[in-house]
Amino acid sequence: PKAIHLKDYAPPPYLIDTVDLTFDLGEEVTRVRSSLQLRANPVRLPDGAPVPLVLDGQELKLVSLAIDGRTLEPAEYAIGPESLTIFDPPAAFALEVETELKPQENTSLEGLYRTSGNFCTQCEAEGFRKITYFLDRPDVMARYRTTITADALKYPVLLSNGNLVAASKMGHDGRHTVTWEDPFAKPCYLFALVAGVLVHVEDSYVTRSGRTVTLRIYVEPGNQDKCDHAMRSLKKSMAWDENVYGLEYDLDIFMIVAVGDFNMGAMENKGLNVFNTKYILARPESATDTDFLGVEAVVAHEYFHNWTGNRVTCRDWFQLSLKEGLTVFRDQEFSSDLNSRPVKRIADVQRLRAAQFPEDSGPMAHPIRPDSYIEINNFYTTTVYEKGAEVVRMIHTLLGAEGYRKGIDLYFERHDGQAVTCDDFVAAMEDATGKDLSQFRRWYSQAGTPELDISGEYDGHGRTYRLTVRQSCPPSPGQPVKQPYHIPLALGLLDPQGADIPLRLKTEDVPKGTSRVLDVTEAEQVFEFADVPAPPVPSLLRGFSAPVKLRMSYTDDDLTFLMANDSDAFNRWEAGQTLGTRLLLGLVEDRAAGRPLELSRGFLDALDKILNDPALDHAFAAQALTLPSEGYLGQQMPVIDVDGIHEVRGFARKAIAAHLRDDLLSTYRALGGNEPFAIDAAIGRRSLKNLALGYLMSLEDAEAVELCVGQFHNAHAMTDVIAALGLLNDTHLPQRDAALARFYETWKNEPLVVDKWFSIQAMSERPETLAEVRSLLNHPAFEIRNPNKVYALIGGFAGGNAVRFHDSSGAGYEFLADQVLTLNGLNPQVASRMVKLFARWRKYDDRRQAFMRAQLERIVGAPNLSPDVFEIASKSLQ
Ligand code: DPP
Ligand code: ZN
Repeated sequence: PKAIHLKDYAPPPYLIDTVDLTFDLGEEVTRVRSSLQLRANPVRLPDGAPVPLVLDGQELKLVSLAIDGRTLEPAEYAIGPESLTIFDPPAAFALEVETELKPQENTSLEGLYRTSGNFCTQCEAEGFRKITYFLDRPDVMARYRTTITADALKYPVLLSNGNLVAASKMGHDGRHTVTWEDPFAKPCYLFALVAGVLVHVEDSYVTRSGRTVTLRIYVEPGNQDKCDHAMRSLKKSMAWDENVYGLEYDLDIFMIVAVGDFNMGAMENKGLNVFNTKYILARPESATDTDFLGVEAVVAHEYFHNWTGNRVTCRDWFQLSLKEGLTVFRDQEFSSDLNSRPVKRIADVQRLRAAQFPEDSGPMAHPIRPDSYIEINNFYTTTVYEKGAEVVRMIHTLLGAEGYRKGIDLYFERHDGQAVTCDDFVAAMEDATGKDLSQFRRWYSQAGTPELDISGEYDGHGRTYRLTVRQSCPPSPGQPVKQPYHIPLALGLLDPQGADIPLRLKTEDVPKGTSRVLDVTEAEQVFEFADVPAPPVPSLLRGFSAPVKLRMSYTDDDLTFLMANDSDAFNRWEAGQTLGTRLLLGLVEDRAAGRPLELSRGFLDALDKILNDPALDHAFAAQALTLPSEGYLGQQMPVIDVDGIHEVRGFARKAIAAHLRDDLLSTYRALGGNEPFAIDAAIGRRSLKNLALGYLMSLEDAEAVELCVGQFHNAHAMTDVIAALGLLNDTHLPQRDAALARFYETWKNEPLVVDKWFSIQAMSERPETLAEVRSLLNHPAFEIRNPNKVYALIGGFAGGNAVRFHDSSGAGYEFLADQVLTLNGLNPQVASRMVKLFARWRKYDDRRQAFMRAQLERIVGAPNLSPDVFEIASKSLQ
């Protein structure tokens, strides 16, 4: 497999103006007739001088080929494994291509495939070439007309992009036909087709300018009653985009189809989004609060793509973050506006740290705009998405809400209907505001997580406070040396009473607020504040104003002070995490040195205060009372001590539970009732209640077990049921197996709930977990062709159970490699996501390194390796 480079980009030699597709869907063979209107691209071929036309195509059988109605002779074209070349086309012409494919045999879930007896497509990034020969690249935008013919009983519902323009009744042959037309030019990755037995729920939305849009969510029969939340989320998204971005929906109908077999979360095809059922179906008794929030966020995300992605799309796949980073930022802000902003910010930063920071310091590190790739599907990463969103957020911070909005308005004014670059986006932001973002652009081209080293110095005589800020960024593959970044550093200074001090830099005449953003642009920079009455405690990187690692020599007392007093809620949480991390890493050292473990009294008291602060939001309190994760602790160690971290964190949880037992019990009892379900502050009550139950269960005393078992049996909301089951699952209590069995019996007909059942067991800390996971592979409900099942069981074990996956026997590694090799032949995208779980192998001790390396080498040496798996495995070994 060969790498493709951004520097080699050239515009397409030909353009396609219109696409007329006819699908004849069959059980054995599906026929696709494609009529394209092509012309030489004036940018590439100014004289119209014809060059060969090379169309992309994979796993297709060519049936016929004609130009302007004339069938081509065999000498006029050539078919390769991934292309169709027409040697000497005219400067403008109609091309007719007929191909055959077998969607029922397509297990990659890319292109046209079957799911539960229905037809469905997934074209991003390069799936359209598995449907027909085409210029499968996003800078070729065309208008589509799609006709679908199929058996009327098996496939009563036939959908494609745009508006329905024709529909026939069933003919003598039992088949029917519909035609859809999409008035907006689009790249082929936004094409979609769905056919099958589906039911829908319908609603409507009146746009700000008074147009009525029909909204439909299509699901398999029996699931109609699980769509309310998705529909409400869709309408909220439409209103939010009008209010915050001034953007309206542009077709008469917006459709969502939910399917059970889907590689990703969802796909923003124009007017016809296709979703993984996980992000549509939700009812309180079968979906958790996290699921509800996930549905809301993903429905919004895909809807928002209609402008950021579809109306303005990417010139090439290196620009993926242009649409994904921006759209993630938009969905994050949407969720923040609907729910609690600090709680959402904390959750997003936790996610960034748990997944993106490791990626950014490992063998797959890449800039949010990568320079090269072997398989683009491997670059739908947390770097492109979540770090990309942080980069847009920093632009928002640097320009302010108003400036940002001016920039966005200019971006759409300039580029509506175009395929553009990240640079075009930044240029619009600059041109609309006059802000120079030239240095800021390094965030797009440099990989790695920058580090900020900050120290403070108080001068009592001059009443000044000097902050010295140093930045650096570790090397990453292909980038040994980094240039300084432009970093927005939001901060405040707290006086000894905990109040914010007005902030005046020495170079300024008057203070500018009590929380402000400094522009850090140099490797080392000093900021001097005047009129500081007493030694302050700085609150740095408020709201996590940049995706960096911060080092500041706080004392433990400084951190408890910030935990109690910082006016920035994010930093109050952060101070607790920093302190917790420091203490737990100290305990890991103590354990390694054979010293007795003891948790600091000051930390316990600080947690006590949080638990008993009636003014605190429940969801925030739950986050603040949660210890840093095992994964995050591991990242702070040069060599990850898997067992040490697991044991020490367990010890700390017990120590906290023992110390706070009475308060945890009373918190649990106060919040513990079965209240009516709602997606509002009740989420926070449930999370604090279940946090309390978790601590109590770490003691495993009779009272805790009784509460937990009681909750499992009596709770109405899945959030509460699953919380109790998850706690029992880590024990060897007799109630554990009974609860798991009962849960399965209750929910065996709900695939999404069965996924939870698989993943809970895969994440059990019990030593026998790997053996159980192996036997679950043979459970009748497990299906390796279904991505959700793989993510739940295999991903749950290898990605969510560090202590068992990294068992020093190496058995977990062999298990994962076996699964990767099986998946490689079925679904390369899913296989590649699983092989990524080996990428951080160099962070472990020699013994584990040797085991993981051996498995990676085994994978790289396997026959018929997909480019997807090859790229990850081979880059991991480099
Ligand atoms: N469907 C994926 C997303 O929305 C890829 N575009 O992020
Ligand atoms: Zn997206």
